[in-house]
Amino acid sequence: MLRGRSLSVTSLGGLPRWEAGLPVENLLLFEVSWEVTNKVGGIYTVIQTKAKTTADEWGDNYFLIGPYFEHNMKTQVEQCEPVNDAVRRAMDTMNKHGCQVRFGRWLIEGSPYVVLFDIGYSAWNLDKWKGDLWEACSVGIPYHDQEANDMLIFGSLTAWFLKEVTDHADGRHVIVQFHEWQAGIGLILSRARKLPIATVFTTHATLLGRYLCAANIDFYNHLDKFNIDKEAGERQIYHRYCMERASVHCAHVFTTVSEITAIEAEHMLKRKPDVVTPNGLNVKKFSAVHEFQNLHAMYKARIQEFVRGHFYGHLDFDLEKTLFLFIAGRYEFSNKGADIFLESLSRLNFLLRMHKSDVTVVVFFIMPAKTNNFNVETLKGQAVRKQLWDTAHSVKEKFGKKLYDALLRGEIPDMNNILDRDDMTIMKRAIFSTQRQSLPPVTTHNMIDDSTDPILSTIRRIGLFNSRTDRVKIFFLFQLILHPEFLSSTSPLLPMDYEEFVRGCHLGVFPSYYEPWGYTPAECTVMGIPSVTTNLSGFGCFMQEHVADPTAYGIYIVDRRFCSPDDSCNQLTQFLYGFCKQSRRQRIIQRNRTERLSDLLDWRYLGRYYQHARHLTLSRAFPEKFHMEPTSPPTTEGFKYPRPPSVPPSPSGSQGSSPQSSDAEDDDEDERYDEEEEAERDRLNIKSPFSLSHVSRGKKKQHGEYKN
Ligand code: G6P
Ligand code: 1S3
Repeated sequence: MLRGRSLSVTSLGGLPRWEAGLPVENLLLFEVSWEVTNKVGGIYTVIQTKAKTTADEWGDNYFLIGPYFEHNMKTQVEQCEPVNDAVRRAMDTMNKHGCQVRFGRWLIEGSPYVVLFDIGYSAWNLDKWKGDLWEACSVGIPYHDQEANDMLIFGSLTAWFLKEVTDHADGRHVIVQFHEWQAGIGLILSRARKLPIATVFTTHATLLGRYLCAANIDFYNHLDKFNIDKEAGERQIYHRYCMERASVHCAHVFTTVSEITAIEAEHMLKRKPDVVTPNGLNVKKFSAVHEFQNLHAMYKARIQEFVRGHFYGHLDFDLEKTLFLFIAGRYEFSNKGADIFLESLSRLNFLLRMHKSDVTVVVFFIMPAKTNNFNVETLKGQAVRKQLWDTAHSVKEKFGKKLYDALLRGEIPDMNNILDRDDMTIMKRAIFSTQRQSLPPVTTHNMIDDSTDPILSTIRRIGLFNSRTDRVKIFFLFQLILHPEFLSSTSPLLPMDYEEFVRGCHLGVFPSYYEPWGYTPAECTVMGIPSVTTNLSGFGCFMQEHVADPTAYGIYIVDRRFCSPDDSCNQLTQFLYGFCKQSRRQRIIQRNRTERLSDLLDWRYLGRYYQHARHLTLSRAFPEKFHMEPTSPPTTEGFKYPRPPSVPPSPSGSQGSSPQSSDAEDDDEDERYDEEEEAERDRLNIKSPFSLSHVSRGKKKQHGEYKN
């Protein structure tokens, strides 16, 4: 418990609560990351979604530090002058000495201040700064590793800036949180120069962990067996690994995003994290409970349209009985589990065919890869669909007009003659245009490494080519590797942004082997879309810990830790097959339950782990001013969301309830089932301590006020 003057903590239903806040008016908080205003991967999501809660708490004393890129600045940042005197003076000094430091408000929720360094503009200092780093910690960076060289410039500018800020901080204490090895040099240099700052280093993955897992090594069962220096050297990342390890050991407080990565860090970086800070999201609740279900129906209809075009001429499956599955993320074939997903799809295809299921599964792979644009066949599909739509419309117009005229005359028209020969010709020509010589393509883009691409190679091996008999249809929405947005509302192919697309799907499948946290299933959860995750992902472990029957809530956790890859594949196949056997009503109920877990993932709740890390670092860096009583960090141990009361043990294993019921019946019963379940919850008085009802939603708190 931190007690620096006004600080104290109490526990609320197993959750810690800060009764009174840090005196933030006497503090400055900086967070440093390469992904500030610059989307590369998941860290961007952490910072961007957390900004609101942190800005609400810290107000004008909160700053993010990142790299300057012209495009990002133009599209995301509103330039302005710093009000804070220390920041303004630091910027002035640096700009006077040949740097280019920009300042503004990042146009995201919370609109935090950002300080952005132009790396290219300061590149002339590289050799000198290499010398400084060597002096500080004897780490050298090879000239050919451009990314590491950029990080050196970024880190040197950060340390310089922090020096200037602390020189003018006017008695205020400064906390700086550095994210990932890319930001680490700023931390190493600041500590070597003994700057009066309290530091936190957060790792979102370890370099060695990522590399070793990608090499298909049984990583988690051999954590204590690796000769890590040797492994780093053999993979030619020794200098990066040194930067990462030095950052970890220089920090007053070391944090990571999940328990599983905490164990990994202990072995790969030789320090146990002080605090685990699970990743949250900026959860928005709709005022109408069923709104997210309506959105699902709306966006599903858009995906159906796209599928109609893609499968023109082969549309011999019922779109109302078609399920949309997807995987998305960084293109790391085995780390993200694309390998076992494809294998399971092949097995699922076999099961669905063997059981003569009328369900079709359409699977999207949304991963960035090197392409040179959409392929012709994919574009043609959408053009053909549009043409059929236009034809149907023009014939409908004529038909409608003739029918109207006939009714005005008091006649029922002769339906056999209401369409003339021309109408028939137009329609026949439209149908002829849907003939195609080839199967619908499995990829939407022309791949540059087509013959060696791991996903395409696997498809060729398992033979899932979208043939008529396949019950599982695949296609890949590859993106240009330099294009960070996975989907975009301006795409000529599927004009939807990522969130809309997720809402329209039925199941996200993320069977990752290496996943320190895993935002993709978390995002699904807050949108009420079930997902598959694993017991090797931070998110999966977190859910396992806090939800009694995750499957019932639409969180399927594949065991990738304690069983063979083949057994994991079988388990995943069973999950997918069970999901396919659900009735519409069961899917709707499951989505309702999934969405209920969103409180658990809200920064308004998870943000307190970051608060704890900040308090801890203050107490370590400035022990004479801030004291923390020895007590355990915030914990949610002991609480689990109970099994939903009104359902059979597991939806996937409970198909007997109404597999034959029609979808029309299902729709009628949706709300009744929902109400029944709610009533049962109330009767049993199941209350979640994660509920945020005690948090003032939407109400901006006063700075310095921590009371919930
Ligand atoms: C939502 C809508 C329902 C619709 C259902 C389809 O719940 O509110 O009107 O019937 O989605 O669910 P499905 O799982 O078949 O896409
Ligand atoms: C990392 O990004 P990744 O996809 O390379 O950081 C993310 C944010 O903490 C995390 O969710 C993810 O698991 C890590 O792998």
